[in-house]
Amino acid sequence: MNSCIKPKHGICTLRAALQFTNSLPGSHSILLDNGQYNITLQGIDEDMSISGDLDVYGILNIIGQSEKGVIINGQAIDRVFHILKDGSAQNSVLSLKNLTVANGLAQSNHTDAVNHLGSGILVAPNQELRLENVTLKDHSDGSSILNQGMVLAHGVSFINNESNMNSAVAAAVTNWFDHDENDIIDAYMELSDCHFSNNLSNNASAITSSSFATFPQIAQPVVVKLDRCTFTNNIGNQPSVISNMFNTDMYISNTTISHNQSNANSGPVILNDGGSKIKISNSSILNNHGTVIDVHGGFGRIWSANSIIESDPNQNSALLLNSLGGNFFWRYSDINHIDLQKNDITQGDPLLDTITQLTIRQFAHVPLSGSPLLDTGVEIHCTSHDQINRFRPIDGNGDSKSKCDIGAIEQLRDLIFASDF
Ligand SMILES: [Ca+2]
Ligand SMILES: [Ca+2]
Ligand SMILES: [Ca+2]
Repeated sequence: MNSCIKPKHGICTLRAALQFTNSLPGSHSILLDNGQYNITLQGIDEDMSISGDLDVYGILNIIGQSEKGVIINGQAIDRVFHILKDGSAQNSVLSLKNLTVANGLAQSNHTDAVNHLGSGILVAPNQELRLENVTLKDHSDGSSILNQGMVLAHGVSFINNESNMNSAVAAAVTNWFDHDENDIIDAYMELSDCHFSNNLSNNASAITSSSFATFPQIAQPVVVKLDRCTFTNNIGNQPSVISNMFNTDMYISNTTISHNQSNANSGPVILNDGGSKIKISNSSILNNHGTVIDVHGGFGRIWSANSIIESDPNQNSALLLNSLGGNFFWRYSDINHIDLQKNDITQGDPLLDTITQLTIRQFAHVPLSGSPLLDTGVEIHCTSHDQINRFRPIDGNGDSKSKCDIGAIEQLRDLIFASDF
């Protein structure tokens, strides 16, 4: 075994280990003890891991000792990781586990669309990124992840990332289809147990997903799946949290979107446009500044089931939404264009607690006893688990019948908090 496989105390750098694994066929792992791993060599637009960003070819696992203890720091010299196509027939796969990627700044002398983007990690078309217990934080300009391939993340936090660019780029995650017909994997993303807080952008703070296609649409839509996620204390522009543009399909389930701000007067929380579709299931979207959902010009479609959706009474709520039933439309008189379905509630107060941390990544508004959310969801659209991964449905009102609740959290009569955070 080469000693570079386990870099420690300056004996061998992470860059040297990565150059070594890049040179070998097959799958390899690099194990990192707790500590700071800094990018120190200047050199932008370089793709052999010799300078600037760490360029990854082939199948590589980087496994840290702990998510908080292992920091791979771009030091604002360049982006941190770049996943590129190998010379072999196989696509490259970078798996990161139990570590933090911080403080990247993508830079480029090129004028093409992506070289100056993806400050934390840039995933080229057909290539793959897997994350498990990973934090991406303090990245500037150009998104902490820019994905043109595939991202599969289970346990991921996006904290304090910033983008001031005047393009359709989110501070945390940007998902872009690039229109090369030869690509097999193109801008596909699944995030579960994810957390977005304190991200700041001129565009969406958390996620922008786009195919950049105008009508007629591309053959297969761009897909983003979000399950068990928290979006809180983010500040964006138009929209404040999520932008879903041009034939992008998005699925949002068991998710809380609360206390986010728009720095534009009328910025919505979620913008859906250009033939895109969003399905919202068992989620809670409330306490945000700005309109709840804006279907810009009516070209997109949004469906919602078993979810709490609050309108901001201080903003124009141009909400065009297709109910699948079981929703609590809070301040309904301020919302336009909903065809109400079975079990939709439009009156009263949902009786929710203030936002509370329930697990490492998940924050939610827990229903108080007597809440009209308890056991009033529509069974056919009930998800199989809630935001903190407990099975649904649970009997919430003590009548010995287990029925689905409205919102991200399935309430027990006495919620037992997850203990290990
Ligand atoms: Ca590079
Ligand atoms: Ca490089
Ligand atoms: Ca229930």
